[in-house]
Amino acid sequence: MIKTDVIDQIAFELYEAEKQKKSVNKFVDAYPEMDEAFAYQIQERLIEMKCKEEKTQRVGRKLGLTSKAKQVMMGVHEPSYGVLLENMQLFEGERISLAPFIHAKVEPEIAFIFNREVKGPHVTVADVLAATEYIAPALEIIDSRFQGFKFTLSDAVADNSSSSRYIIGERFYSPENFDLKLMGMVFKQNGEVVATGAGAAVMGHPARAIAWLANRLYKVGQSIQPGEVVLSGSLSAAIKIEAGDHFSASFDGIGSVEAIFTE
Ligand code: OOG
Ligand code: MG
Repeated sequence: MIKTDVIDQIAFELYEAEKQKKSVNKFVDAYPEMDEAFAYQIQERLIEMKCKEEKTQRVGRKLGLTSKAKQVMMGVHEPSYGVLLENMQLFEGERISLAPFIHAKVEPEIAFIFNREVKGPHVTVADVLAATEYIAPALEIIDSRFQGFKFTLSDAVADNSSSSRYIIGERFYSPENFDLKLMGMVFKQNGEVVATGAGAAVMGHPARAIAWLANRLYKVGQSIQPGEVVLSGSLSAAIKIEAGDHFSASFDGIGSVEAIFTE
């Protein structure tokens, strides 16, 4: 097969896996040529397909695998990124049905909302903070399209970094009054603490993950746009969601975000 056919084929299989709720085997075994750069081309194709078929649009980005906990959990050593679409956003207070998911997990994250472009190749933590209009607590629902949540970094990249849905808390704060690396976080499932962490869990500083993203996007001629939201990556390991679960992530000084799941 020629390269564009492989890109179309894998993007289509991932698209169908999500729609049919049927996980697939990781692709790197069948397509050894699928390196990271190739995987980002597949992701781009998948996003185009979703925008067209689901009549939605891009609203931001997500970082994945930015914390040691997540890298150890998934056996990789580098972060990844994905695209957030408008129809992935859910809102606090609504009961979230697990019906659309294959094997969803939830992660506590800090969301950044930008009012300026953030463009590589030399973006620093200070540049990211200067371009940030607001930060807010967030929960990301991830749902890998791969069997058993097992994949290589390239597989996950092709699969839009396992993204599925996200919820942003309803209060927004300017980042200037906070030291994000020291910002504490308590993650609870049904009232019990399942993880604790601090912003530094994400690459030493959540804004460093975003600087990495901007510098990485530069290589493909892209940047973070004004108005976009970026999820900076989970502060802890992801937790499997069961029907009836109630999750909350509370962050020092910026409040909390909650989600309730049903069958
Ligand atoms: C990849 C996505 C991880 C995060 O915040 O680390 C991610 C995965 O583990 O499935 O979203
Ligand atoms: Mg995440």
